[in-house]
Amino acid sequence: MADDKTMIHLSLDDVRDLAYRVLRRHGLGEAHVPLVAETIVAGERDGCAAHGVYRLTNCIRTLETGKVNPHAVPRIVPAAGAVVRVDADGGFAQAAFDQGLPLLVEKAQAHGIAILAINHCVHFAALWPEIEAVTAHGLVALACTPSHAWVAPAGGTAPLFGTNPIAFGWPRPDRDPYVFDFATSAVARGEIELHRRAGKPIPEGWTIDAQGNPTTDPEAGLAGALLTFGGHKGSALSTMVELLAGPLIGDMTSAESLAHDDGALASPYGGEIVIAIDPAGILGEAAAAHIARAEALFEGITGQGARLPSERRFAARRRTPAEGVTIARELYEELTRTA
Ligand code: NDP
Ligand code: PYC
Repeated sequence: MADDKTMIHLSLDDVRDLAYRVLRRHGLGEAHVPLVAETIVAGERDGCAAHGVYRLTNCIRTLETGKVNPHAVPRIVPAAGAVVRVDADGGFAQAAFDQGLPLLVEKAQAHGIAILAINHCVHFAALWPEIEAVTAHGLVALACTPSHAWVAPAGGTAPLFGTNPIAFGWPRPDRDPYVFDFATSAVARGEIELHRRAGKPIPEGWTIDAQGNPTTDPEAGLAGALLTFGGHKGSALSTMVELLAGPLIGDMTSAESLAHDDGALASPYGGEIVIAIDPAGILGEAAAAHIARAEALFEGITGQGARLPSERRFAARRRTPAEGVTIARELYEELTRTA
């Protein structure tokens, strides 16, 4: 893979080195650096450019504006039954998730289902790393988090919802898990930002401008509002994300997160909910046989030429350790100047 004027080729170790240097240079505490950096590396490794190296620009902005606690010490808050609560102490979500995961798994195995509620965190990342951390324990996983109010409800024109991702994972014996992870907006805002940086128009149906008119100009779309995917259906799912990972766990909606941001243009602040389900808690010894039956469903999808979500990502994961990745030269130079 050759460099050209607009793109530069990097190994995953180059990406890792860049992420560590940038995060340290901007004051992120040592307890957080590896966790945040590995999220960035994983994004590039899996071919998710909107949540790879590009996200370092958001991390920098969030650190510089004081909208994240760089030395946060997440702590588990006492909670009864199948609930795990972690106060992220205003830090990036990765350390809080790490802190809560073992107890989430333990409680899911004890009760059949458990909920991890993370509060007071900055979440800038994709959700699939967290989903895969849960499915690795043989558990079914569901996660969501609000973001900033950037998305208009279907039928409206004013930003209210976040891009509000929903991610789901299903463990598969001896295979990559079944995972989907997508924004409830037509697309993640990061994709639009990448189009803006590259000077490329965006497809129709992603955004409206500040006057409520459809636009393919990323700048105008970012200044206006993103649209939900699937019209009223994405709108309702986005509302669900606001409720589950906002008021239900005592944390912010996307509108509240944007108000908290107060023009800083930092990453979203608030809560995340992760639900883990143990099939054995429902089915006992019969669980393995029923989990195996799910394979027929997946074969029914792939057997007709369709692909499973995450297949592209897992294929990239197998390729990039040897092949490396390419990122925009301008982005690379911007980041190395600050590292
Ligand atoms: P997409 O619209 O690309 O949807 C992504 C999901 O759909 C992936 O699971 C992807 O699998 C799958 N997929 C895509 N095309 C197909 C296809 N043809 N057949 C089957 N499955 C397909 O991504 P979004 O822009 O909606 O979201 C991207 C990321 O942004 C997510 O990881 C999300 O968590 C993140 N995000 C995070 C936010 C936050 O606040 N932390 C806010 C909003 C988004 P594959 O990867 O293999 O292509
Ligand atoms: O791309 O919409 C997005 C996003 C928001 C927070 C993290 N990613």
